[in-house]
Formats: sequence, C-alpha cells, structure tokens
Amino acid sequence: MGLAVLKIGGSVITVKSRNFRVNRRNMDRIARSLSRLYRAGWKFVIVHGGGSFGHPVAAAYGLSKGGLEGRKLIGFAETRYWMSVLNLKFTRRLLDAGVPASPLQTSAVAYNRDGGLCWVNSSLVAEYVTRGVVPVLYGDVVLDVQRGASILSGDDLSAMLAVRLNAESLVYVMGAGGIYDRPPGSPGARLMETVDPRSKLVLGGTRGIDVTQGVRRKLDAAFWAASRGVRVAVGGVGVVEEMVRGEEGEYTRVVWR
Ligand code: IP8
Repeated sequence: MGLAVLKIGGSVITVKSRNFRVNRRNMDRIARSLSRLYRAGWKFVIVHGGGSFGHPVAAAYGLSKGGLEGRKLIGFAETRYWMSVLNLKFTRRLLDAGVPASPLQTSAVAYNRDGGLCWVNSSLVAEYVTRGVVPVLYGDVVLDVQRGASILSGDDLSAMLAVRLNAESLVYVMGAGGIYDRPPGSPGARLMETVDPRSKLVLGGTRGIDVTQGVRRKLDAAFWAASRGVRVAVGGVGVVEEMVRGEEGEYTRVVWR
C-alpha cells in the first residue's frame, strides 16, 4: 500500500459563512474514511486549508499580498494562532477515529519567496510517515525571504509534498465535489470525469481554463503533480476512499497530456 497526500479544503471542514466555526460532520466523515484506509495499510500526509479560520483573518490584516510591517505583524500572529486552533480541532477528530494524527506547523517547516513556496523540510515530513505517524499540516502564513511574510496555500504545499515524497495519490477534497465544465450549480453544469491542461472549462463566457482563483490555483498545482507521475483526483467528502485507491467514483481525475 502506498502513500497518499490529501488536501482537505477549508470550505469542507469549516463553515465558510461563520468565522471560526468548524464543520464537525465533515471532519468526522473524513476521519472515518482515513481510519479505514489507514487500517488497510495506507500511509498519509494531510494538509488542510484555512476556511473561515485563516482567510478572514489574513484578509482583515491585508496579508493576501504578504508583508510584515505595521499592523501586519499582529495579523501574522493572529492568522498563525487561528490556523493552529483549526489544526488542533481537526487533529482531535482524526485521533478520535483512531488515526495517529500529529499536528505539524507549516510555518515551522517551510518558507516562501515572493509569495510562492521556496523551501519545505520534506525529509522531516517523510520521517514521520515512515514511522507510521500521520502529519497534519495546513495552508499557513509563513516567512517570506522577500516580502517578510506571505500566504502559503495548502494546494501548493500538498502538491510539492506529493512529488517530493513520491506519493502514489494526491487527493483534493473540496466542497463542490470535483471540477465542473462551468460554475457548479449553474444550468447544465457537468462534473468532468477527467480534466487536463487543454480541457475547455467555461466561466463567465470565456473559453479555456478560466476558473476562480482558488480552483485555478488548485488545478495548476494538480497538473504539476500529475506531470510528475502522481495520480491526482479532485472530489467531495463522500468519495475520499475511492479517490485514494484510484477506484471508479463521482469525482474528477486530473491528468497530464
Ligand atoms: O486555504 C490558506 O490556505 P488554503 C491559509 O489552502 C491561510 O489556500 C492562512 C489563509
């Protein structure tokens, strides 16, 4: 059995419309799926997003473009605090399901350059995995060698770890349940079975891959990992096990061709 890196979207494990409110039901569903997979022999690295813990705080202090001057210093510390709170709450649910999950503070093992991931201590993460521990990292505000500090997205971090650790599977769990050919919920929107860099995804009348910043970033990271031989899937909470195993299911496979 191989290694799977899972990026659990912040919109899945938190209530987006209520700051600092977790979605406990989704946390528990994911925890039960991971527990079954772990008992079947899978190893994991988990990375979760910021949801209504990280994003509103980072936005309130103007951290989206980075910086560490003036009130951004408090914003850095507040964002770090709230991400740690979310990380502990999710880790608790995983532990209660029998998964040996252990928080790993992203900003202590990674830093950025000009807003993008520059370095991550992937060999340390690998050591935890080898010993059977399930490290739980997250999108975080991290030090940045040019900007002082900036946001490191969990989407980028998970793709990098999947490639560096030679993962068999990289799974993005998101609220929408996969990638749609047009905005999910709009008339005629169809879940894509597979998506590749040339797929025609329509948003607001434009052609080509033109999705929201969040999904675009996820896809860029996903294509990059797929181009390096990782099996990549994007889907909802109900198909986590199928995605990790690479079985049939209602989700989107991300391929490189
Ligand atoms: O939700 C962002 O991580 P993401 C984390 O994976 C913060 O993009 C601090 C907003």
